[in-house]
Amino acid sequence: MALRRKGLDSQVVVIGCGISGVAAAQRLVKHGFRNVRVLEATGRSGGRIKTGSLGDKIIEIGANWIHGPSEDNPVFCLSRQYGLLEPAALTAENQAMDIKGHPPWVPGWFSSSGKKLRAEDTYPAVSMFAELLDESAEFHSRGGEPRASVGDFIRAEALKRVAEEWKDEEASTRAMRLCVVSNMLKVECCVNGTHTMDQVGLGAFGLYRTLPGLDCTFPGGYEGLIQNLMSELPQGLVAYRQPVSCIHWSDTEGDNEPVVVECEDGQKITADHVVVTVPLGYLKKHRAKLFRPPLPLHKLHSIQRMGFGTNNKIFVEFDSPWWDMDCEVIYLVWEDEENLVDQVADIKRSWIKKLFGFTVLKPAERYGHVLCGWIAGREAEHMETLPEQEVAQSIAQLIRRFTGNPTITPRKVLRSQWFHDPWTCGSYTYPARGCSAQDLNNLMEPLPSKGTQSRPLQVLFAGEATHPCYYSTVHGALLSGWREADRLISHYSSSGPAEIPRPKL
Ligand code: 6YU
Repeated sequence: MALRRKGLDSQVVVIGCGISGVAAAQRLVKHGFRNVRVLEATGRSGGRIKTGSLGDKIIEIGANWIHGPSEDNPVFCLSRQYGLLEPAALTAENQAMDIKGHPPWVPGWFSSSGKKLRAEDTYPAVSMFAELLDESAEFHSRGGEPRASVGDFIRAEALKRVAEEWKDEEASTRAMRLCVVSNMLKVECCVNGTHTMDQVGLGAFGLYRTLPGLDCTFPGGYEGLIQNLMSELPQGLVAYRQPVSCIHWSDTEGDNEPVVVECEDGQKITADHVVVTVPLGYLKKHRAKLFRPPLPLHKLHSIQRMGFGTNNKIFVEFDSPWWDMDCEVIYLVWEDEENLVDQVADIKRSWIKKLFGFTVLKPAERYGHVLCGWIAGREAEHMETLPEQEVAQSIAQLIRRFTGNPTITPRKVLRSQWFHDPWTCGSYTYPARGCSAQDLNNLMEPLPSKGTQSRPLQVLFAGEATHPCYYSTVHGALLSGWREADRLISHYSSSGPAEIPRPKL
């Protein structure tokens, strides 16, 4: 592709050094752009890809899995290229498995009276819930939504089907299955990163696309992907601890002034193009002061309309396992939740009821006996404010109650705090009630908007929230960074001598 010299000399500032910012910078540098800088608020690269440790064990504080590790997933392809994955994840069988976002994990079921539930007893509720989720995703292509939210739809349909299909069951069996549906709703709150499924738009739910492949993890940590990508960038390209406070662009016709990026320390950096990759949570909170002039109204409204919620993890280590050796996920079913609830009435007192259960970190030879608890929504945000010791106590009480074993004591506990992270303000994006594909288009639209006569492509937008169907994921974020780099590359490609080779992927 031929690029005009000015293109390669143009000053590009990328704001944020998460995977989308790294991907944008890497693509531009590979194409020969000479003046690319990344400004990152924190002291590290990776953003919501954040590998930490619990004692001597590697844990993921942020992104966990490659969702859909197969040939169309660039995160999978790059990780394979860098040698970051285990052989099992690379097999053709693994790549071909179409799990539609729901890994077939071996479950262990526990109830709040300390009983173990049999998988065959919970199965009717689990399969009905899976059907309802699939149906929820269909309204997008069918058009029209009978209810405003996924939560409303699932609740209404579940009650109808329970009355018809389980009418001959004993009342206690029916009640227990309804409690299982409440648990499944809480699982979905974590998957979607929302407070309640009542906030997830029914018509837009099906915008999200899954890729084939059984989700896999990184034995050496997800941050290995960032380190490998960073090693392809020139030293010193990223300025760390450099939060940006305001982007001064222009919507005035004929104005050819550069964009000015103002940093919190008062530094002003001029640029021909700025690629903004800050999370939607940050944009929602700071949208008014981050842009001068303010963003166009349609963009502002879409930032407000789209959902961005919290999903947190609580890692818990034990001396010995209290779950079955083959168990991969533990579900905790509250026996007083027949009324299909996914939110807690008294958050301060009962926030722990929102934790749907735990995934088991495997293999045990690597992780020992570590579980990862999952909690979404305002309950998760409240959990972040508590001392870690208090969180540990609540977890111990919970497990003792559900197992009926009063001696179980966690050895170590560590939780994530994504809502109070000032540069993220939550976990990831979901399509809220009333959202449509147009909102995602508006989020990714560069400034100035189409049809405006001022200098084009002053400010571009990448980041997971800007991907039309892979929002909320690492591959969505990566692809959005490449997309905006390509936008600049093709902007300058109309004439000129330089022949720039396209990088692989
Ligand atoms: C995935 C997974 N995963 C768990 C948890 C979380 C997320 N995701 P970044 O935030 O990375 O970078 C922005 C940078 O900008 C950052 O460094 C800031 O410091 C900086 N910044 C901010 N303000 C600034 C300023 N003013 N100046 C300068 N710099 C500034 N994704 O693929 N697999 O298992 C999970 C999970 C707890 C928190 C995840 C997962 C989401 C990804 O982590 C996330 O999308 C990307 O890392 C974002 O990269 P980025 O570059 O855009 O931003 C309908 C329907 C269903 C849809 N949902 C399906 C489920 C999929 C989600 N699954 C998630 C599950 C887990 C467990």
